[in-house]
Amino acid sequence: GKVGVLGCPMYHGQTKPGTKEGPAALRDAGLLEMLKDQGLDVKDFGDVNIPCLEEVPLSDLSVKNPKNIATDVHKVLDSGRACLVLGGDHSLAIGSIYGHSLAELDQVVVWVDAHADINTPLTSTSGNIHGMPLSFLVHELQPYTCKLPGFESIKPCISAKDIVYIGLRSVDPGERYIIEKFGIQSFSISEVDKLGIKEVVEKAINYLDPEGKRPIHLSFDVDALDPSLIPCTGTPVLGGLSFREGNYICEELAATGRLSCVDIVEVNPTLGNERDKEITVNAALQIITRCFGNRRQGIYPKDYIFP
Ligand code: DIR
Ligand code: MN
Ligand code: MN
Ligand code: MN
Repeated sequence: GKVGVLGCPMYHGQTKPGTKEGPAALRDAGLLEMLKDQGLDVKDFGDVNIPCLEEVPLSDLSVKNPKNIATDVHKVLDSGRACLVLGGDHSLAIGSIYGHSLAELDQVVVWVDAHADINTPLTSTSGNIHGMPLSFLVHELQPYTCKLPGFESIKPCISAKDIVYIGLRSVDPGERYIIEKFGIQSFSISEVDKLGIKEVVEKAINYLDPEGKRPIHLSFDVDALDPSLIPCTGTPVLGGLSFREGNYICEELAATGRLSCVDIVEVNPTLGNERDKEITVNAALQIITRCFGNRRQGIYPKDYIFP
């Protein structure tokens, strides 16, 4: 397999600037080497250029524009590689999913998160764009939302039926209304409790793509995992996915052979102490390796020579 790694130190989507340190923390802990060691052809595309919020007037929403991200994700995918986007906050998914749509037709989206991230600027009570990314992308929502200035280049590119949520446990009233109104398939943490992770993942894949033909975009917010596993994230919610459930989701999606873009978002290494940072980064790294074919049962590279 061929993977392109793209750092995306986006932090304008929420209030904690340390979120921009996520890509560096993952790279410094040896991410590229880990992926190479599992036999992948890995290329680092560097970081997306994210304008610095301090250098522009607060009123200029165009700095939050995800266009650079979309352009870079498109470029990585067009080079014939799967794209791994390291966040940064979840507002980067506006750009990565739109960029994915420029490179490949017919993508489906698996959104693993404690939060639904489908507030519109009108339903949001926080005003944080990391709680809104899906609202800019879903066709059916457009009559019910408004365009933000500076977001003109981003066009809705997915349908409500092409999204599945896994792990939800903090959903705002407006978001719950949207999920029901548009019939978005959601496996909240309660469904994980009820059905077990095996059935959830099976149902998710069969629902999105019964014929097994469509490219998959996995948008993995690390706060989907239990906060004991991911202490360094901006909006932790108790009672999350276990480490094994998180690994299982990624193993099974990788096994489809159609996982073409993965976002790993909301790692904020500046929260908590050194030990918290180590725990968070290690968990995130392992999740990433599972997305690209490293199975817990063990693997060997294609060119392995049995001595
Ligand atoms: C909340 C929290 N629903 C909001 N969202 C978060 O601000 O819209 N998303 N934390 O990751
Ligand atoms: Mn999120
Ligand atoms: Mn292209
Ligand atoms: Mn979240």
